[in-house]
Amino acid sequence: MPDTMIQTAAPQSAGVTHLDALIIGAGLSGMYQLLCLRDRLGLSVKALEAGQGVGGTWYWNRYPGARCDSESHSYSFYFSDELLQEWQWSERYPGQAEIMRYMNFVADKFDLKRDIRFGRRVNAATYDEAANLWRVSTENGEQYTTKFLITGVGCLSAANIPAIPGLETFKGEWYHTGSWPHDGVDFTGKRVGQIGTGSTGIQAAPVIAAQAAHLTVFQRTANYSIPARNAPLTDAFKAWTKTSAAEIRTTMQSTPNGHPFLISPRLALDSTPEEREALYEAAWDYGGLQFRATYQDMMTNKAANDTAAEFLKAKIRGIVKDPETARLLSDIDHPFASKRPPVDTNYFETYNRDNVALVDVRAHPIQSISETGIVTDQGEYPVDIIVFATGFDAMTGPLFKLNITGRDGLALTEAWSAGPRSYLGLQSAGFPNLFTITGPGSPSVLCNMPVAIEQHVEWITDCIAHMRANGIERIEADADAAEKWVEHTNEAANATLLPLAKHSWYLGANVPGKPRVFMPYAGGMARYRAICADVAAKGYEGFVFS
Ligand code: N01
Repeated sequence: MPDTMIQTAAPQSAGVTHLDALIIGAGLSGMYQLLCLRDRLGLSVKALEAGQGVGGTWYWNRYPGARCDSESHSYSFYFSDELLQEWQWSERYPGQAEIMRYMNFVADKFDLKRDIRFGRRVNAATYDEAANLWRVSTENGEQYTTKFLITGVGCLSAANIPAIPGLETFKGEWYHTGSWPHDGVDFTGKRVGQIGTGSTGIQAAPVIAAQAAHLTVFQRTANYSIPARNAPLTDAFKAWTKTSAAEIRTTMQSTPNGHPFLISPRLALDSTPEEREALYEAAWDYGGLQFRATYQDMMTNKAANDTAAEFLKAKIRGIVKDPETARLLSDIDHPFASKRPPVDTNYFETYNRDNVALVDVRAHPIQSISETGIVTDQGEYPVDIIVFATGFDAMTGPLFKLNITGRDGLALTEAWSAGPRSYLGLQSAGFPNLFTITGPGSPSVLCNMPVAIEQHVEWITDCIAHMRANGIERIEADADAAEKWVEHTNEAANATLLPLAKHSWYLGANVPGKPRVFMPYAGGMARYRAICADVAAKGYEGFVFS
């Protein structure tokens, strides 16, 4: 038996494993939650993970060019000073393989794998009110009962594969970037069609183009992108991350987006055009998500945002040599960063290669897939391999796939049929003792994820500790508190330019039929952290204990 399959003994009855807490997922969320509940609270706890290893999103997203857009020193757990001192990243942004090494390093250091059951995909979770237990089953027929059920399934783990007629007839190979083959895909000598130009497609295209005979990119919505300027870390920077860990943690916890840099207090329209140009040029040269921090009002004032948008569109036109391709790539219909802003390595430059073509599927939608290619009203584009960089059924998708049923037979899909209705993104009325790490209604994807995850895991751990200390058996979000939080989440989004991106997965707009509701909390991580702390300090205001 591989060590990943080792299980500790837990009381069994009629083939059912009984636990204090069950965690779904072994990415950053699941691993840290396991550590907190097992080692800090001493609960009997297991994590169930569909993959054969830890890593969550990074376990599945092995597409060419997969790399995090958070800088490596911030894409780390900060709960353990020892871990911070022991682990050393090698590049400014960590690549998928290095993140997997990090995840395994963490799992091994804290001896987590013995309590993770790999290759277990949860297919149902049902609340038994009489017993005050969750009954959870897996696809391979295992049964669990648990008092606390905690999802750590990520926000972007349910692949969105568009229902394009004819895909089943395609004679070549096709892949979704979010479930990439572990041994890679050889593009040598192949004609590749890539659908999608989000963060993933923008990272993948340059790497695929460098190997394939030909790459055709099918673009529906043109996108901004900032150069990552990835590079090996210098010894001086590595040393600084060690000596300044506490300071970096403080910065990340005090900013709206959880990144290790502050947003400038400057207002874009207070600068002269020359000053703005110089600042944007410096931010472009520096690279990465920090571009968004150039001005305080970039995400709240459309005129301010326009100045950044125009700068970035001009950059695209300056890089891409073919005028029609440059026009299509810079014909962007939404404010900068109202969709998650990609960072890239040579994305726009890739269109200057002889073996790369861009197809505008906004003007000429994909009609079908034939045996040999992708078809629009302009004809067939013959390809040997199709890469779906088409994103995810975000935030609610991974939770719905668990088939969660709460009190009185209420399915989560039904409770959230008009959009997610979660209190603080942590709990939903009708689903006692169920916590959703980085659930909809929390900052999650608008924040550097490890920062959001640590805050949620620690809050949940403290809450469960409080319940145990006070003999409380059940916690459930109050329906009114949840409604108010949904309203507040909408207000927070509407105070920004984020809802102006009509095709954004933040709004669920990329999945046909999905309710258009702005799902993450846009009020900022620091503010959200304070709200959650205040709720706990007031005796878990808005939650009902019994
Ligand atoms: O997915 P996306 P992603 N026909 O939804 C297009 C994180 N991430 O995997 O915009 C044609 O952003 C779709 O077009 P449109 C990050 O949070 C992080 O790229 O809907 N096209 C869009 O162009 C990110 O935001 C990192 O019109 C179709 C693309 O496919 C999130 O994951 C790296 C289509 C999907 O873009 C998701 O990014 C990668 C159709 N039927 C991802 N359906 C880093 O950390 C969809 N599209 C760097």
